[in-house]
Amino acid sequence: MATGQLFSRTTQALFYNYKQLPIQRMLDFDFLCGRETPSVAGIINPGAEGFQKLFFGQEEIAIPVHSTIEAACAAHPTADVFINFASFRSAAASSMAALKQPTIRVVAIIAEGVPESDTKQLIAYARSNNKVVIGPATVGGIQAGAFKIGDTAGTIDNIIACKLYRPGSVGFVSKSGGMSNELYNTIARVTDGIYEGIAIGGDVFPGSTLSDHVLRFNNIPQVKMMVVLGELGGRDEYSLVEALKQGKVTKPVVAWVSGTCARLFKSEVQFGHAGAKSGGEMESAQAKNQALKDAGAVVPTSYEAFETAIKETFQKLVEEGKITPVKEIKPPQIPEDLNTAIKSGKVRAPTHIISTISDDRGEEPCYAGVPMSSIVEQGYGVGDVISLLWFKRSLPRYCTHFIEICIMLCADHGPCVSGAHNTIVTARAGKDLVSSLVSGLLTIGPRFGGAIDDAARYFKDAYDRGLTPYEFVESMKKKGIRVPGIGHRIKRGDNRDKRVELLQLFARTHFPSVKYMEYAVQVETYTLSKANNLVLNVDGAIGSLFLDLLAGSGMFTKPEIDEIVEIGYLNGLFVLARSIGLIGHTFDQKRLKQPLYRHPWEDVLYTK
Ligand code: Q5B
Repeated sequence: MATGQLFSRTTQALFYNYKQLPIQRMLDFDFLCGRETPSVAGIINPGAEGFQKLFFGQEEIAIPVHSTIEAACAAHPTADVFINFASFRSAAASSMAALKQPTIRVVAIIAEGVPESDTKQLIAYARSNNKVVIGPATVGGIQAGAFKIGDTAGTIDNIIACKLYRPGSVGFVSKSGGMSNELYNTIARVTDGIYEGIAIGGDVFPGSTLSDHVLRFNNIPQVKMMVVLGELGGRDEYSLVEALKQGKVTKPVVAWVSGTCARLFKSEVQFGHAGAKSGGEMESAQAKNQALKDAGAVVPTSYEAFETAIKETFQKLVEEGKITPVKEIKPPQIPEDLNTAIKSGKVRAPTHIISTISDDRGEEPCYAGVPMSSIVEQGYGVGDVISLLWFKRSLPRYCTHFIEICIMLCADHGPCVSGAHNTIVTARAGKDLVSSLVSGLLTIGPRFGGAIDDAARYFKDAYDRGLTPYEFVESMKKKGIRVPGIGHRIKRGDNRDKRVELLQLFARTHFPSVKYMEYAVQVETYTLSKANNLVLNVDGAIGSLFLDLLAGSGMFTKPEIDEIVEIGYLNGLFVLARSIGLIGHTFDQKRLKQPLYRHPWEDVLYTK
């Protein structure tokens, strides 16, 4: 690998698999470093295309999403780093596809558990094509003040504490990603900070090795000393030993191989990483520390002494005039995410929606405070659920039973009524269930099914004002308004609507008072004296009876009744009920495979 810089302040990456948090952390790091362009040029989300909104400082930006690696590389030819957040199952294939793209130079593989045979192929391909693989099983790496891979260095607070927003003089390479965070902190405390830090990953076969990066750091003029954190298992550290012995590393190296405690165990020990197991003597931490020391690295006597060794090496370089510690700068403040700020109690934000009927935030959803389990266990019916969600209270059983009867009786009235006709025509035009249903529902209005609210309004007003049926009907006639709830296309005085009779029978048996219904019946007696079709229809029956329910149940105050009538809840009963029938008509037409409907010419009067 050798040569020098992997990243710069203009490096851009393609991010494979949409992971909001690590991408946002990269962009926050960019902002902290004062980068002008976001370090993520594009996202590859197999099968999806479009944009993802993310923050770049205070601004929202839209990052393009591509469905394939090839498309992303073609769209962003200057993005030369591929950050692979694929699972261990697909990481190898996607990494190989990325390596094969001429525009990609560095591939970082985050997944742990990539098959070793696959990793070996990636390494072989990368080496022969002069490309760099970081990982698998890595958190990534960082060039301070310039570019960061994914979650490297953790939170913004940690990045600021470790001064990673500006370059220092230390090149750092570690096997462990977790320990690299620890060392970023240590190095920031005792030196002028990190120039570049890489976690090569804990697998047996890392895509690039400790020595690969040390040799590379050796070629970067800004890097004045190197810190290496190895671990027991494998022989990677020996290639660094060789490089040191051969004089290929000319800058001071402070190194420690962790895992010296493995000797305390009687049998072979496997630590957190796949590669971190005590094998033969050569692979022990002690042997590798000794070999590094013999080759000229500064190796402390324990991990605790690592910090002092780094500090002394750095101070020596300062005294020798080889390092002029960088000047401190104050990084900009990253705007805090609203959710985080709210959680910590720092800010408050007004809500945009107010809701009082249901709540799904707890262990189980509640309707008007009644948990789902009670609804099921206590045998609630649809009428009870409607009373909770529409009226925000549990109504007596006779009321909820009445609601259920209304729904059952209004569920359908054959295929010839306006709503069903529209639904049938729509279904036969090949439209889906929702379109067919909605096309039927849209016919519900003042003439068809949607006269319940107006019936309630007018009957209530007339009754409460003490108008006789004659005065009421004639005053409506004067105003040119048809009495809502009166009249039907097929029902007549001698062919009454059975639904109306059933509702009246139920109410007379169960309601404490039916004064509004009796008033409607008197109105009907008068209108029938004018014309045989002016019967009390199903809308008028429900409208008047609901007034009796509201007034007689004792569950509503007068202002509440006025509000219900004024807002107009009752057409909802017809809409809800008739949806059942309209859905049935849709299925019926589809089941019967009915063709496109065309109205016959003979049934149209063509005239000028
Ligand atoms: N006349 C329902 O009319 C209908 C009058 C009236 C005074 C009235 C009509 C009306 C009020 C709205 C209403 C709900 C349009 C109906 C429903 C659900 C359904 C449907 C289904 C189901 C029917 C003839 C003469 C004219 C009119 C006069 C009519 N209604 N006068 N007050 N209310 N009602 N809608 O038969 O002198 O000749 O000019 O608007 O309550 O939708 O099964 O189909 O379950 O699906 O077309 O039951 O009554 O009568 O318009 O030819 O009028 O009677 O002024 O007098 P028709 P028209 P004139 S339930």
